[in-house]
Amino acid sequence: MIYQRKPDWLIAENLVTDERLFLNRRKLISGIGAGAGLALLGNGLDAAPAESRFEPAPAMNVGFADAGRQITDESITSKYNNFYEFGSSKRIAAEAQKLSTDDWVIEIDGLVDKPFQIGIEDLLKRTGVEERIYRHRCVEAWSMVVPWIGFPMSKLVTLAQPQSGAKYIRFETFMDTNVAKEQRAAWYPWPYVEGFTITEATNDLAFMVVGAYGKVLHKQFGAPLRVHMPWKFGFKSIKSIVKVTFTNERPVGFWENLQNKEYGFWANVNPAVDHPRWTQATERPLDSDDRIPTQIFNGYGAQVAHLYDGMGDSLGDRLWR
Ligand SMILES: Nc1nc2c(c(=O)[nH]1)N[C@H]1C(S)=C(S)[C@@H](COP(=O)(O)O)O[C@H]1N2
Ligand SMILES: [Mo]
Repeated sequence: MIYQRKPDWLIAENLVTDERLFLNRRKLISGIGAGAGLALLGNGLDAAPAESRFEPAPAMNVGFADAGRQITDESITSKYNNFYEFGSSKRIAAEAQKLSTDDWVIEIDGLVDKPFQIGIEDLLKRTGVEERIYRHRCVEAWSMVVPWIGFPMSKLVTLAQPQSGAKYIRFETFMDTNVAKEQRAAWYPWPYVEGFTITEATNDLAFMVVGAYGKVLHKQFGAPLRVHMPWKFGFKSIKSIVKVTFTNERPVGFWENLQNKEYGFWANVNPAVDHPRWTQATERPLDSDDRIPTQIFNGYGAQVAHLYDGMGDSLGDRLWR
C-alpha cells in the first residue's frame, strides 16, 4: 500500500501524480521485501560511482509517499542546481563533479557530551535510510518534487547526544578552494552555513539526504550528505556537510550573513511575505511553464505551524525572519 489516507498537505486534485510516474513508483515499492524496515547501505558509498543504487532499495516512508504533484524528472533537477561553491549559474553539475566524496568524514562538536567524527558509511549504518517524496520551494520562486533517500534529522541529534544547553544545530559545508573555485571569491562568507532550532531539527519532517531517485546522491545535489527542510525556502537545505555543531547561539546562515534584509533565519515558506525584489505568492514548478500558488509552509503547515506559535507580532515577522 502506498499510503493509507490522503495526507492533509496534498496540494490540489488537479495536480495529482502523473500515471507513468505512479506506476514506476509502484514497481520500486514492490521490489522491497515485506517488513524490510530501514535498509542499510550495503556496500561502499564512498567508492560508489554517482549512478549506484541503494541495495537493497530503501523502504518508502508511507507518510511521505505522495507529494501531491508529480515527481520532477531527474533529467531536469540534476541540471538545474543552486550550489554557489561551483558557480552562480544553475548549470554547475559538470563543475561539481570535481568534489571528491571519498572517505567523507563528518565532525560533530559543540555542546555535546563527547565530540566525535564519523564516516558517512558508519553514519548510515547507525541511522538506516528510507525514501520520502518532498516538495522543494526555492526562495527564487521555482519549485520541484524529489524522491529523496535519507534519514530523519532527529536520528542525527540522538546520535550526537547534545547537552541540555544546546538550542540550535549548525551545519557547515566543505571548504576547499582547489575544488570549489567560487570559494576564492572573498565577497561571499564561505563556508556555507545553515542552522535550525533543535525543535525544528527533531520535527518529523526534518530530513538528512544521502540519495535521490533511488540512487546515491549526485554531487550537484550536495553529495554525500545534505539537508532537506521541506517547509523552508531551499537555501536552508545545506549541501555537502562536513560539520555539525550544537550551540546555544543562533547560527547565522550564508545568505543571512550576506543580505539579512532578504534572507532570514526562519525562512519558512510564506506566500504573504514578498521577497524585497519579487513576489512569493506563486512559484514555477521546474517541469511546467505555468505558475502555481505557493502554500504557506510549502503546504506542510499541519506538521510544523505549531513550532512558531506565539513568535513575533505579524505573519511576516513570525514566518519570514
Ligand atoms: N552548500 C550549499 N548548499 C546549498 C546551496 C549552495 O549554494 N551551497 N544552495 C541552496 C539553495 S538556494 C537551494 S534552492 C538548494 C538547491 O538544491 P538542488 O540544487 O538540489 O535543487 O540547495 C541549497 N543548499
Ligand atoms: Mo534556493
